[in-house]
Amino acid sequence: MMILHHGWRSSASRRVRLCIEEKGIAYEGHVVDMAKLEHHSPEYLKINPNGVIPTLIHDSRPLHESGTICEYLDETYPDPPLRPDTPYERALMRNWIRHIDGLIHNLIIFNWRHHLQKVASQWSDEELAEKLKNIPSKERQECWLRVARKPYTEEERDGARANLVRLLDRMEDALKPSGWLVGKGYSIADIAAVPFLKRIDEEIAPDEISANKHPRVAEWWTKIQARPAFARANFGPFLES
Ligand SMILES: N[C@@H](CCC(=O)N[C@@H](CS)C(=O)NCC(=O)O)C(=O)O
Repeated sequence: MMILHHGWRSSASRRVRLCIEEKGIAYEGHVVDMAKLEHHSPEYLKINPNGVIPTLIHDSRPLHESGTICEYLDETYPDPPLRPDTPYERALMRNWIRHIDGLIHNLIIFNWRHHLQKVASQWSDEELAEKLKNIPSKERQECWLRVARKPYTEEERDGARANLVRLLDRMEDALKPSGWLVGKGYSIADIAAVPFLKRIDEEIAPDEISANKHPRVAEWWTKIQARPAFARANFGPFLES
């Protein structure tokens, strides 16, 4: 039995759902409510010491990190393959995942102001201090402090938007040979980018995913959204209350 602890709006969870749905794996989903900080509870920290979602439980063993989980799933359920054939291309795929992972803060700046900020801004100073104690990383403590007390500014959002547009520039280049980020087909490198593209398209910089700004990215995005697994992964509108 496979269990996925995830969130519907979480980008990292969306990656894993995309991978699972490509492979048609049956799983039980456990939704973790980030607004209630369920991912910082002692029980959850036992399965994910970083206190983030998603976490996969397979054969009673937990696994965290969405990129790692996708690779694990691809090794365990090789059909259809989601990694390129050669060691070099697989290394390039991992570098893409790592690069996109490094951009997560830029997405947080946009994402957390919608749902989490509403909740976090209502906590008293005592409640906030108590909650911050349970967050394993200093970086994420800072993110929660920011949404609770000092929301990201327009200027910070502009900076984050520019960084995400640079991701599109880089993708535009990489897509030239085959229309996919690495190798000849859809891979976990593409999957890693999909949740970012969804948010860029939905709110952050929709004009950038267009034939005149980033034509190959626009084409890639159309192909991705036409995949049956994309519909099954159930991204839903992020901004819906
Ligand atoms: N590198 C991790 C990132 C996971 C991550 O940042 N998850 C977010 C949701 S997309 C989260 O749990 N945020 C809550 C928090 O930081 O408190 C992965 O890919 O699994």
